Amino acid sequence: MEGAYNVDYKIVMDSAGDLRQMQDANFESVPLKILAGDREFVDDAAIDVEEMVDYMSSYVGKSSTACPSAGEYVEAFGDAEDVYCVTITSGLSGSYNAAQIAAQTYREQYPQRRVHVFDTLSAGPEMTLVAEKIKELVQQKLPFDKIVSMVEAYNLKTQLVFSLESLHNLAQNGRVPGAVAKLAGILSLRLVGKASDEGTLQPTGKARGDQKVPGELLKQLLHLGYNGGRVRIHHCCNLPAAEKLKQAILEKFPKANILIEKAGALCSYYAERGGMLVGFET
Ligand code: X90
Repeated sequence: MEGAYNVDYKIVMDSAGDLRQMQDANFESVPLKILAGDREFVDDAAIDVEEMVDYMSSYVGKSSTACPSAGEYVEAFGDAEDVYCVTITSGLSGSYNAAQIAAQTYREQYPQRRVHVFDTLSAGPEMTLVAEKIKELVQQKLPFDKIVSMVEAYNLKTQLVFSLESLHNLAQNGRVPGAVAKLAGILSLRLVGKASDEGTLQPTGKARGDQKVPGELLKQLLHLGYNGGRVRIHHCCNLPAAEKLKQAILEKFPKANILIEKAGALCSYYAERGGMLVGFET
């Protein structure tokens, strides 16, 4: 195959990155799973996210999630010479750890191949930005090590903010301090927050009522140094809020590259109906 880039590479990202496929790139998404009683939702291209969200809102039992196994990662690496693997934050998931074990196995099996695992310390749209950057640099035919260091540097300059209508699923899985969840619930506030430097959930503000959310998110973006770079907005059944945020950003930065996508199943399970995740360059 003739191409403008090295065809012996592969970008592998877990499904918390919300990408099913990537145009003109050798890409594979490795699904996480959502477990609720006897139902198992696999976060792949076949899943109906809205159906899952509906199911979860009427499901009363305990539910949980599971990250890919090391074996599933090795399988996804396939037979690529250069593997760029992108995972959800190690601060909230075992996905990075599993991918690291897979990378070790891969290198032992094929000593001449190269694998790097990026711990994005984030989720959803910030992961998407990282994957897009890898693709861009691979297409420039830069060497593996150079791409790795440039992408690590890039990831330090990207950020994630989010708004959550409910912290129920985060709290029941121990991914957020119980006190924070309780407070947001009692006051029926939309919690606005960001990914901390350690890759955990850090509340930064609140919005009383849906109408206030886009404004509060824009405030956070600017506060964190947004200045017209790329923005990726992923929403859980809330296109109107995503559009409103996009318009608000465009008013300040008319040339900004902003894309809106539906969140996948894993992010939708945790962000819950109405939630929004915003990844951006600073
Ligand atoms: O390994 C697993 O089972 C997956 C656990 C993932 C837990 C958190 C997912 C968060 C998804 C919700 C808000 C964003 C917070 C991100 C902070 C870094 C999105």
